[in-house]
Amino acid sequence: MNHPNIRELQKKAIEIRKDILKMLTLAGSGHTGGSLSIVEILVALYYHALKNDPNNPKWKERDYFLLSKGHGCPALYAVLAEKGYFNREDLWKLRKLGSMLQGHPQLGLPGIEISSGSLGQGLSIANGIALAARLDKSDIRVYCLLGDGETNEGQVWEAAMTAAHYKLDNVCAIIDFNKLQIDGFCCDVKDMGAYFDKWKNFGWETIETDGHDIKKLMNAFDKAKTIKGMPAVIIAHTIKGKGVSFVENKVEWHGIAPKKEEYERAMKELDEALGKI
Ligand SMILES: Cc1ncc(C[n+]2csc(CCOP(=O)(O)OP(=O)(O)O)c2C)c(N)n1
Repeated sequence: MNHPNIRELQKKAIEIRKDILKMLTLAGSGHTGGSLSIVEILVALYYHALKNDPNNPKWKERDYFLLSKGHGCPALYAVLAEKGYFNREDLWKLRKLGSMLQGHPQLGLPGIEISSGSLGQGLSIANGIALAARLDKSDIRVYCLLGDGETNEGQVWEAAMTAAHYKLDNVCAIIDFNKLQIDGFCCDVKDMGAYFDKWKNFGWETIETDGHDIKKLMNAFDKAKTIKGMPAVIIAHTIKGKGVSFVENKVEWHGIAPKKEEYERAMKELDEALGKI
C-alpha cells in the first residue's frame, strides 16, 4: 500500500484534536484526556491499516475497529466524520438529546461496530468476530483499542487467553498506554507489574511503539499483519491529553470538557503546532 504523506497525516491529527476540543466545549462535558491520547493511533488505522469504505460502512470485506475504551469516542467521531462516514456538522451535536453522537458509542451511527463504554468488553467481542471470520474463511482483521487502565478488568485477560487459545492471528489489540486512568496513575490505582511480559505470557506477540508517531504506528500495524498463529498487541506509549500543554498528563482532565477560555488557549496552541509542521 502506498504510504500517504506523513506530513499531511500529522496535520490531520492536529485538525482532529481541534475538532475534539470544539465538540467537547460545545457539549460542556466529556472525556478530554483519553480522547486526545488516541488521535495518531486512529489516524494510522483509518488512513493506513484498516480496510474500510466510508460509503459502504457494512462492506462485507471490511476490517473491524472496536473502541473498547468507549469514553474516547470524540476522537473516533472526529476521524469518522473526516473520513466521510457521516456529516461533519453532526460533530457539534455531541452528547445532545436526540443526537447519534452520544458520550459513549452506540450502534446505529455509521462506522460504529459496537456500543461500548462499559470497560473490559471489546476484546471478547473482537474474538467473536474473528472466530466468525474464520468460519466464513474470510481474511478480515479485527482491531480493538483498549485503555491501559481498562486492562485492570478481569474480562480483558479472559479474552486474552481465548485469543491465544484459538490462535486468533486476525485479532490485533492496541493499548493506549498513557499511564493514567480515571483517578490517578495506573500504577497507583492497581499496578499491573510487568505489563509487556503479562501479554507475552498470555500468548501474545507484543509490539511496542510510540503512540504519537504515525510512521512508527503504521509500521507496527504492518508488522502485526505478518504475525501468524497468535494474536498481536501493539502497546503504544502515549500522553493523556496530548497536544494541549495544560491538559497533558493531568488526571483531572480525564472526564471534563474545556471551558470557553481554555478552548481558546488550546486552539492557539494547536494552530501554532500546525504552523510548525
Ligand atoms: C466496567 C467499567 N468500570 C468503570 C468505568 C468507569 N471508568 C470510565 S473511564 C475509566 C478509566 C479507564 O482508564 P483508561 O482505560 O486508562 O482510560 P484513559 O486513561 O485512556 O482515558 C473508568 C474506570 C467504566 N466505564 N466501566
